[in-house]
Amino acid sequence: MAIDTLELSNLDITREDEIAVVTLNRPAKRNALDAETIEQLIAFFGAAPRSGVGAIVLRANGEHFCAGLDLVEHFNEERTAADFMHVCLRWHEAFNKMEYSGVPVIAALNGAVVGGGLELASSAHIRVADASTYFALPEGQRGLFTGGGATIRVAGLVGKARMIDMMLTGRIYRGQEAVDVGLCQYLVDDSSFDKAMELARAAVQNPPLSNFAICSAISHIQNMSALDASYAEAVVAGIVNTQQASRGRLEAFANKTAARVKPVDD
Ligand code: 1HE
Repeated sequence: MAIDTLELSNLDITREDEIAVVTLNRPAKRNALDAETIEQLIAFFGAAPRSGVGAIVLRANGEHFCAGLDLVEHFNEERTAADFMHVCLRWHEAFNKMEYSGVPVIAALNGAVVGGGLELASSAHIRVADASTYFALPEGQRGLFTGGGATIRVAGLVGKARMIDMMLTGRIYRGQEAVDVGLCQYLVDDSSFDKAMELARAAVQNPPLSNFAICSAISHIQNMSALDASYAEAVVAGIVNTQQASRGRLEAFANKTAARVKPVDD
């Protein structure tokens, strides 16, 4: 499936070797997520795992990564409860495709990562923030509630107490504090995109089947009982750890020609 030929007006797709770069491209609206953008995310993330892509970097045009739900569209549509339930189900379709796809998704963040924008970012496997990045869940202040998976993914990252505080008080996290509470794994002074690309280039060195397991099995297994989880882990490891692609790497270790696992300055 060719992702380069998808016609996606609100997303810009480029390729650098095995890495696809997806750029949210509605900067005039601070990349707010309208219904059309969600459909385009579903189209892209639905096709990407079968397109030969080894990793995906998700970034945004403009000064803000994503302002969350398109509040103006939501206001104008005067949606019923059933309408909005279906909106949320489409968000879940998009974000589940990201998290469970088996293809590493690395989010390069800047500016506002708020509301549904944080739900989008939290569906990536790695988040990189820059000095301008800030995180918030302003749903409470807007008279809304999260509907794009924050109760699962943001609570999973920061814990329910911090999520409840963010929603009740509008608390904003940024900088080192955002790293410390788990909202992002990297904080850079310069370009979050450059760092995300560096991480993507490292990830694509792994065999695709290993990355598939890392970027789908861990998420699935988190949803299971300990008994089922340990069984599923054994099944996945049975497949991945006997793959042909690991033979040369194991042989290099046995021959003492493979790199050892040590900090670089040692
Ligand atoms: C928008 C949106 C939006 C901007 N929906 N149009 N999210 C929020 O509560 C965050 C709302 N946005 C903001 O607080 C600010 O826009 C920002 C901090 C992100 C950026 O501020 P700034 O000063 O750069 O931009 P601006 O002047 O506020 O907005 C520029 C334009 O973007 C303007 O449109 P214009 O046509 O008048 O130029 C804004 O209307 C538009 N814009 N944000 C629609 N969110 C599944 S449930 C999820 C629930 C949620 O996500 S709730 C959180 C919603």
